[in-house]
Amino acid sequence: MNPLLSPSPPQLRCGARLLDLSEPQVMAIINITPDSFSDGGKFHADGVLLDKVLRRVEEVCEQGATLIDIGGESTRPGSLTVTAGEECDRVLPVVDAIAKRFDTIISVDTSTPEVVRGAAKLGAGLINDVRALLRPGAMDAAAESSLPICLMHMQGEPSSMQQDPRYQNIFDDVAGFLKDRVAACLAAGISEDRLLLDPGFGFGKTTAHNFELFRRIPDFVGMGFPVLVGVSRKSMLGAITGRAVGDRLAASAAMAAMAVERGAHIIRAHDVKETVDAVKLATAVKFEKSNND
Ligand code: 7PM
Repeated sequence: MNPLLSPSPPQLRCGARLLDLSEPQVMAIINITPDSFSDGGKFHADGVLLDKVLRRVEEVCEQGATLIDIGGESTRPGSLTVTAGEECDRVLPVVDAIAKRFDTIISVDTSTPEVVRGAAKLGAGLINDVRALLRPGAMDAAAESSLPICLMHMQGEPSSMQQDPRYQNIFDDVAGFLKDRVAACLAAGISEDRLLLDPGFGFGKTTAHNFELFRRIPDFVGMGFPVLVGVSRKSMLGAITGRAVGDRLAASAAMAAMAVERGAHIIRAHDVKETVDAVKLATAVKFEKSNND
């Protein structure tokens, strides 16, 4: 984990596919939850669900997303958890359908061992766990999958995490947590080339905490693992711009560019087309490379 000795590798094996991390990538958010605030309940568990999801997957792939993040449990502040069975019913048919039709990397946003096992079997390429494999059974399920795992920091649980978040030192506490989770993964037989880190913007943090963590993205990158940043449409952007959740596209794109400038490897986003442009520009500024002229 020495930053000078071990920069994170340029490629990540995601099941049958390789993800190039020598340049930053955009992960498209596809929420399968009916109450997902950002998608306005577009994806209901009825006959049109799968069709709509597949059309959206096609669109974000054409727009330049190289991963898609499928989530079936709302992690919205104040939300309740769904049962493992409900989450499997929501997520697994979607993973199956996407894996059969698209050549993209499917990330599964889950903390649930049953979903990890089922999704891995159906061709998922990455486990994205906002609980960093702390749910009983999740560590073993993830280890067995042989997939990469994104370890995210969260303080508390979604139902109460925004009530009064406090830290001794926001960066040290979050980085310390992630180091402990890396150590737990290594002890469970997960090799370090399978791990990614995420500070968990908005998960048990005030606006000040979120901005301090954002400033410190280079220090997370220095821990030697690929870093994923998810700030798309989040309240930290509303706190600065005064804009409602449906009106944070420009703010989200600006933050995507700044995250790339600070060394982030994967940007998790709702508005893929605009985020890909922002990431391309930040990448052009950051890495000397001729374009099409
Ligand atoms: C409702 C409220 C629905 C909040 C969804 C959310 C992250 C994540 C989420 C993140 C990683 C959102 C969140 N956020 N996974 N899952 N990092 N790795 O705004 O920041 O998308 S859910």
